[in-house]
Amino acid sequence: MKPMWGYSLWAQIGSAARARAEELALQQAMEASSFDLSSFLWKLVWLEVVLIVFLSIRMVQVVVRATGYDPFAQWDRDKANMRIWMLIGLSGILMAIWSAFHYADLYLPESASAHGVHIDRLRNFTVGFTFPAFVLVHLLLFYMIWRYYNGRSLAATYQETNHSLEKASLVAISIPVFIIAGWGIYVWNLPIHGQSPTSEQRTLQIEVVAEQFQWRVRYPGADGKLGRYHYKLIGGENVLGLDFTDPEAQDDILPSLKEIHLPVGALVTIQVRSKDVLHSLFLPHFRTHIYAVPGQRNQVMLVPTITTKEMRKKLRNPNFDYELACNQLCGGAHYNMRMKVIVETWEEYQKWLSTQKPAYTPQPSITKASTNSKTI
Ligand SMILES: [Cu+2]
Repeated sequence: MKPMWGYSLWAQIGSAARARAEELALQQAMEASSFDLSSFLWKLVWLEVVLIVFLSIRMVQVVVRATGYDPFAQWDRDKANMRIWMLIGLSGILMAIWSAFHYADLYLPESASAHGVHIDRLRNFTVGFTFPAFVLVHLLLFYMIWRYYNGRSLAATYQETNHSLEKASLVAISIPVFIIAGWGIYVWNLPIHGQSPTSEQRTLQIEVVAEQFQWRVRYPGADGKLGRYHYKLIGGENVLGLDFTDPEAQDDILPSLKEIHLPVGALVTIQVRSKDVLHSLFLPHFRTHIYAVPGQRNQVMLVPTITTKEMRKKLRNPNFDYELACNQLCGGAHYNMRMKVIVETWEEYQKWLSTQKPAYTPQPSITKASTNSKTI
C-alpha cells in the first residue's frame, strides 16, 4: 500500500535512531562478554591494596599482643577524630567554593524568555541568601567541633529554655522561607498558565511529541489551531495519530527537519505528549521544562525574547544554537533526543512555515492514483 501522507523522512529519522540504539545494545553486550585483560589486572591491583592495608593492621595487632607495647596508647582519640573531621569538613567547603568559580564558564547565558528572567532573579536571591548561610553554618559547625571536643576542659553551657531566643530564631527563619515560597509560587506558575497575551502580542500554539528517540513538532496551519488527535489513529505515515476528519487537523504542519522555529516576542504555548515512555522537554536557555507523559497532554508557555542571531552576537559565538533536549533518561539512544531551536522574527517564521508542507494531502482518486503512481 502506498503511503497516504508525504512525510516519510520522519519515519526514516525514527528508524535510524532505533537502529543506532540496537547497534549500541549489541556493542555493549559484546563488550560485556569479552575478556578485558587490563581491567582484570587493575582489579587485582585494588585487591592487593586492600589486602596490604588489612594485613598491616593485623600485623600491628599481633605485635602489640606479643610484646605488650602499644604505640597508640598515648594517642588522644578525641583529638584525632576532631582533626579528621576538621580536615574533611573544611576541604569539602573549600571544594564547594572552588567548583562554583571553576565551572562558572558552564553556566547558562542570560535567559532568552520573559519568564526566565524572573526565574533567574529568584534563583539568584535564593543562592545569594543561602550560600553565605551555608558557609557560615559550616564554619561554625567545625569551630564547635574544635572548641568542644571531648578531652578539653571546656563544657558547653546548658540552658533550660530561652523563649525569646526561640521566638527570635523562629521569626528570623520563617521570613525568608515565606518570601521564597510565595515568590516561588508566583514565578513557577508563569511557564504553566501564568502568562496571558497583551493586546498587541501574537500567540502561537504548537505541539511537541516525544517518542524513543526523537521529537516531532506540529504547527497549526492558516487557522492557527491544532487539530484533534487520537492515539488509536497512530500508524503508518500518520505518526502523530492526527484525526484528518477534523478540518483543523488537515492544515497542520509537520516539518521533517530536526528544528523548532519560534517567533520572537510571541506568547508560545507548547503542548507536550509522549508516544511511549516518560520523556522531558527541556529548553534550558528559556528556563522551561516539562515532562512528556504518555496518555497525558501537558502544557508549557514561554515568550522568546532574544533571537538566535542576537544571542550569537551577545555570546560572540557564531555557532551558538538554542537547544531542546530530553531531560529524562528514556532509553538507549536518549542522547539522540535533541533539537535545534531557532528564534526568529515573526516574518521569518511565517516565511519558513510557508515552505513546509501540511501533514495531510488529500488521497488522490483511484484513476488519478493509477496515472500518477510513478511520481507520488
Ligand atoms: Cu527522551
